Amino acid sequence: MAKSRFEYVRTYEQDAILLPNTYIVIRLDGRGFHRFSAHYNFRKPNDKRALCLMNAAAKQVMRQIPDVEGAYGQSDEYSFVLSRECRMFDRREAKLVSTFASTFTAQYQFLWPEFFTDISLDGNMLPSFDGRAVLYPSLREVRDYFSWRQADCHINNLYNTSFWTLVLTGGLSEHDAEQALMGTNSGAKNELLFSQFGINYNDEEIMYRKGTMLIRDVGAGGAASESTESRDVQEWHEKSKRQVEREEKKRRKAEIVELHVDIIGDEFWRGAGRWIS
Ligand code: DGT
Ligand code: MG
Ligand code: MG
Ligand code: MG
Ligand code: MG
Repeated sequence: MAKSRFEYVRTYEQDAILLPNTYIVIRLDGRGFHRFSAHYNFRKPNDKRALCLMNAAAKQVMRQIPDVEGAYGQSDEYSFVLSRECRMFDRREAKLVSTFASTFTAQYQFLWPEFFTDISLDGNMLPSFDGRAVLYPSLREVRDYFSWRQADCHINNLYNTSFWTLVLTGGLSEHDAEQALMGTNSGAKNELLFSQFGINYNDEEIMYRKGTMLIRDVGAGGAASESTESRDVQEWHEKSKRQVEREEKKRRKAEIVELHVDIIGDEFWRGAGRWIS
């Protein structure tokens, strides 16, 4: 087909290609959810409907994108880890990030009525999510990444639980609650909740305290047949298309399991998390 004289503008396009043989973590975060959550009267400090909607949208993303090995979500964010072998879009960053953000956003809007049965979305206040991709060279950093997000979940949730208990149960103004919590460490917050309100923080709903981990239950043999250590760089480049496709098929068929557990310690990574490889 003849090319138009405008074709040359294409040469201005630049693709950032994500490094081969590295884990890709794509984190999505709700845009302006401080306002969004206020607009739809999300319950404080946690709205179960909103968190379950996030989980449902993330599961759909995992169903549609088999390269995702696992995902972790809390508050208005979700992180997806892609296998090191991922060749989706030839690892073009813009394609990957924009596809994750738009797929997740579409699912979030589509599934909204299932969770917010009596509140419809308002065209002037629709949810949207930004996205970024981060590369990690080994499973160690991937683990530490997830630990970082879970620690963030814990710190924020302990603060928010204390803050809203002081306001909603204790009758303090938001300003006074903020003052009361200023400079307190986590021990002091636990103590405040227990001594003033009889709340044992550890009895609070586990999804609120730990966030949600989604993994594929690929069963015996697993998608990852060899340990990370045994796979050298050469192998990464030579892994046959058939082998990659076989593993993808396995992931596609696997059940997605939702867990609310500690992912900082070793136990998760020896058990369910071992399939993230
Ligand atoms: P951004 O991400 O820079 O566009 O701005 P925001 O406003 O989304 O800020 P971010 O992501 O740091 O904080 C998430 C906000 O979402 C935060 O204000 C609390 C709110 N949020 C998330 N989950 C819940 C919930 O379950 N209940 C309530 N009431 N608010 C929530
Ligand atoms: Mg933010
Ligand atoms: Mg946000
Ligand atoms: Mg956020
Ligand atoms: Mg096109």
